[in-house]
Amino acid sequence: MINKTRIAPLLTTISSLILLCSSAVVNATLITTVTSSDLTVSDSNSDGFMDSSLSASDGFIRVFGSGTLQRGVWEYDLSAVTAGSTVNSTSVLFEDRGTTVAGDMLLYGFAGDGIASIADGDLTSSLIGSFTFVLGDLDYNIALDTSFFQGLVDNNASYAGIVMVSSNESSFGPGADICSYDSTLSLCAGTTGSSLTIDFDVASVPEPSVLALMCLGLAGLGFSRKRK
Ligand SMILES: [Ca+2]
Ligand SMILES: [Ca+2]
Repeated sequence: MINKTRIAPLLTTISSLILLCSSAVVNATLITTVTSSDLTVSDSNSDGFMDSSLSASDGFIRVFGSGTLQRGVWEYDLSAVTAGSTVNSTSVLFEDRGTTVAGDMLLYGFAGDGIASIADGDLTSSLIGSFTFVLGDLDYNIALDTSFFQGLVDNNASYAGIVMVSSNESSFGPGADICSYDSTLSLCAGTTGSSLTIDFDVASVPEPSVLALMCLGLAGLGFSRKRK
């Protein structure tokens, strides 16, 4: 006769082992990466395409509505997020440290190449976030679209780019002077600048030798029970 009180815990143990053998171990990871490249771009002939810029990678971005200077472009290194990872949430932090015209702003994402360029300023097909500038020098921490970053990870993108655009580019609309990272400019010197934070799960397979031993043990256990 089979002793039911003894077999129940054994079945639970076997079920757990089967689950362990068939699933990968997940490690939760949080990374914060700082700006690797930045640029302020503008549309000098008002044809709707960015075609001129201020200095590249100087730690400073100027974003406003219609005027000589318009959009901010910057990129982050994504290499710490390994392929196959699951992105749980993403947010960007930046510092407004200058002239501010209050109002709504839009953030667009693109797959970067490590260098912020004039052409990047036209990459506004993927809206990944929005926020409102208020008067004053403030820090902003904005939640970004998780699925966009999941797409970058799935495509093994090395960099993530962001374009900040005023919600009203046809008149002197909202915007601000932003520190993208600590720079030699007096405006941004000593600031923490901007960073991208990604919360993600790394799917990693257990050590093959450990997995093999556990599954062999499980098979042995099933075999010995069958023979009794
Ligand atoms: Ca143009
Ligand atoms: Ca680029």
